[in-house]
Amino acid sequence: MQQQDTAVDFSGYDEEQVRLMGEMCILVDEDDHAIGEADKKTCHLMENISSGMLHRAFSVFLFNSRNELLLQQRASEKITFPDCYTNTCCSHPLATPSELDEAEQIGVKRAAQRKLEHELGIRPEQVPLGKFRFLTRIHYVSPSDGQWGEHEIDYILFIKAEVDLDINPNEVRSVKYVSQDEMRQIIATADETGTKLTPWFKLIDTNFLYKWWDQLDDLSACVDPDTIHRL
Ligand code: DMA
Ligand code: MN
Repeated sequence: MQQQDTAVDFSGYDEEQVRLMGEMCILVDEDDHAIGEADKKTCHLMENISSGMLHRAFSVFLFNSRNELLLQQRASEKITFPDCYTNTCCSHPLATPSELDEAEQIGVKRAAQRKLEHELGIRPEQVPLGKFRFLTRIHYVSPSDGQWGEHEIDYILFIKAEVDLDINPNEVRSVKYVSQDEMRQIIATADETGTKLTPWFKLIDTNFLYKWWDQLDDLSACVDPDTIHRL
């Protein structure tokens, strides 16, 4: 695989988001075997994605006791997919021993707990590792703009928990709990209301979300750990 160390002109981007581009992500092959590491900048440049570079990610869907989903609108400062509405929290497990640990997807769950606190101010004790349900993996590719994009194997994590929020405005512009009906309405009217949605959230919404959501109180039939869905 070609790994480019491209000089990127970060002028005009948010300083904190540029700093986070130095985080080390986990490179994987198409079967999700960890094969190396690369910084977040390298992983998200379309020129590397075009030559096949793929990394590991997670998407958390957090529901309250009324089975409403917590949506977030990404901050304008985000370098990829700014201002888009999406699921509760997404990011990448880092190339550290604790987040590389694949036993019971514990590394990905640790990363999820870390980012729920970083983005939304949710204290780790409100989202204990044992409460996350890993459902399945999704492999997708999606450009953000000409220069940046995503190419990931995305671990889907569901969690039902009552949480206190203290949102980080550098990450999150707004949040909102929605019922299934409200979610369907947001999606159906997105074009006319000018609501931008992230591509991975649209894919999950179209292919899986409602059948999983219907079974929130017993997800066992939704758990499919061995499949990597190619969307
Ligand atoms: C990346 O999310 C992960 C997925 C599933 C797209 P992100 O761009 O929100 O990551 P981060 O919060 O680390 O910038
Ligand atoms: Mn990514």
